[in-house]
Amino acid sequence: MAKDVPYELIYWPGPPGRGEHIRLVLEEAAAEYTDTAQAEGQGGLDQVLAFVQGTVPDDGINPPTLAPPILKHGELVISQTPNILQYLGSRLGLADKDNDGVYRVNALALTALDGLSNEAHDCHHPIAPGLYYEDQKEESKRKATDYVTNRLPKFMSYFERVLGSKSSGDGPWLYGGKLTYADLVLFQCVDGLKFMFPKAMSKLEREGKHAKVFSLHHAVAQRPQISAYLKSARRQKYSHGIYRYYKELDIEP
Ligand SMILES: N[C@@H](CCC(=O)N[C@@H](CS)C(=O)NCC(=O)O)C(=O)O
Repeated sequence: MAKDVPYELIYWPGPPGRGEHIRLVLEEAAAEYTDTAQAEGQGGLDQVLAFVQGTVPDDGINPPTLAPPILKHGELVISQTPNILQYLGSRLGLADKDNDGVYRVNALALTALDGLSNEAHDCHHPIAPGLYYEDQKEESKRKATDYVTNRLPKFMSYFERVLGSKSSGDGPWLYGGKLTYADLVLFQCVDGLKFMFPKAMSKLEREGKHAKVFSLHHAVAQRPQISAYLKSARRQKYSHGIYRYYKELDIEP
């Protein structure tokens, strides 16, 4: 199904957030896209708010969306990060072509998002996403301590195991010897975690038990399209999104 129109990413201006997973796929594929995050002060935020607050007119086809990232492509409007990734991955050559492979790749992306993005986010918002971090600092410390001690190594070890399995194939990639969107998701998770928990991540890197995961991070960063993107102004700085730096949460396990 050819749609000769640019992709439209609707995401909050400011932090890279979950929108970054979508951007990395679009950038790797050199796809034409617009991004509300790049239109701060030019209506970008208003566009996001229109979707979130439900003031976008009902087009009779697409259900309303709850939260960004949201992707518009022609008449299609979809939300949920892994759902968007699967759509883009298939269209842009970053998913597996085989029917069963589609679900294998998606399972890898979902697992990375569960353990290395959603759980990381909960380290600074363990009680409620609507409360300020300052109102849940004590619980954050407990959550982050458990995260860097137990959950982070568990998920890193899982991906090390995937990368060492026969299904990963040749090269640094997670599945089938070929770059997929799951690799880009894992890259972004590792990158964000290095920013958020530098002590824990340096320790994991020094120990050498997750060398394949760190090599994948390096290999993605070296890809020509990604490398150019990371140096560009389009790559936003980590700030108040999923991956945040709080000195008191930078725990060495
Ligand atoms: N499961 C959704 C979560 C979406 C989400 O939580 N989006 C955040 C920004 S990264 C948001 O704006 N949430 C508003 C809310 O949950 O009320 C996904 O993976 O896309």
